Amino acid sequence: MDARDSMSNPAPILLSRRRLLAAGAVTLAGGTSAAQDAARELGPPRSPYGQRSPHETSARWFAPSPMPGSAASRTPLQDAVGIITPSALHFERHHAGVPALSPSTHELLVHGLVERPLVFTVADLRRMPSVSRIHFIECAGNSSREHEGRPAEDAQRSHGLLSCSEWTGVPLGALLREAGVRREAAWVVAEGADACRLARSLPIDKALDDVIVAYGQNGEALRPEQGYPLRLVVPGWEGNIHIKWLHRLQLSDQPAMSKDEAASYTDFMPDGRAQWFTFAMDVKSVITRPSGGQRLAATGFHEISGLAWSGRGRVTRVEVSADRGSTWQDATLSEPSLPKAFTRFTFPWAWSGRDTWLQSRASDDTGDRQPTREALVAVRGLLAGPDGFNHYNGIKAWRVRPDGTVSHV
Ligand SMILES: Nc1nc2c(c(=O)[nH]1)N[C@H]1C(S)=C(S)[C@@H](COP(=O)(O)O)O[C@H]1N2
Ligand SMILES: [Mo]
Repeated sequence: MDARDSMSNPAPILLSRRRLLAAGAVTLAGGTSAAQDAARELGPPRSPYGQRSPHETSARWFAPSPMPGSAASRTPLQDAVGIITPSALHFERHHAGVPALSPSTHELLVHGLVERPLVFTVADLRRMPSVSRIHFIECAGNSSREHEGRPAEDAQRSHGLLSCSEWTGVPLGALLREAGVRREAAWVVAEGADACRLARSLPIDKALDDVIVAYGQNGEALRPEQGYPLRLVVPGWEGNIHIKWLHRLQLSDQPAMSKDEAASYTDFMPDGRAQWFTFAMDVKSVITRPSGGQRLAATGFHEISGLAWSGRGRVTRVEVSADRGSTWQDATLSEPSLPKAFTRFTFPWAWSGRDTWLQSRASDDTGDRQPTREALVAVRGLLAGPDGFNHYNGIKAWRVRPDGTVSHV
């Protein structure tokens, strides 16, 4: 082989002698395998709304819920490729079930400290200048079991209250300016049309910055579970404030102190006091492949792949360790790497067959770096609020055993 050959034909990564022989046999026999015969029969020519292949079974996971209407389901992050979560697999968190709302009767009221109270229909909003942006949504309580020291067995159960979609809608600032923001207005109280009328207050600066009143998700209308026909998307902030089934925005000089901001979704500190209004989700990452519940079929090359995100800005760096944290190396960040969105990272790894740990740690453009669990507990303590611990962003480790099985540490 001369130098030119080796340049145009880099060393094969996975090709084994067995694969090579099998491929040769098919060619010689004229391609008569059963799989190839099946592909020669005429299939259905078209369908009005596409379904995935019956061979694909990746699904949201949920435990039975004792409370009617209040439940969560988790995204199968271990199966994800790229940075967009299919709408059908977006995690769900409902406090009072999914209301059945019609876009022809649903309305959004803007009132309180405004010059002109206004009512928008969904059709009104669709006439206005629109934006489409890719953003993650993460429940504040995501991976709280890691904080407790009882890590879940796979990425879905440990980190699956987390998804990333392209959202389309009208900037909230544009709606507020239509109504005319009065000088005393400091907060916007957003309320959903579900049975519990879930409400959260957001500071006016954020409301006028990058918040979207969304009607679109991944190229079509929002799914009912995601707030059809209207939801708030509050880039980078905890999931709870992304009010679904949005029907009311009230401008006020003070926050509403609703249940979900005065009691739930607060951060308990070691002295027993709770912090209110801790909105942003901190920089975080998780290796999704290989991850808990998966199995490495062979030693040799495996691409390590995972997701990193920060509610404060852009992910600038992800480091990976494949030796129980002794050494860390930079992963490659896939394009696009957008602010307050998933960033996919990859790292080429050759597994020797040894028992080891795989870990990732992300940094963002504010200079924050994902802490170890020990460092986080040293600051935040082990006390959890009535609904668990919020805003946990510690480094996640997966253990690879000599038989190839991957589990939590
Ligand atoms: N109206 C309303 N909005 C809501 C909720 C809700 O129960 N009702 N749940 C909140 C919580 S706690 C989270 S984490 C996110 C989840 O959004 P998703 O179900 O689209 O993933 O929606 C938030 N918005
Ligand atoms: Mo949540």
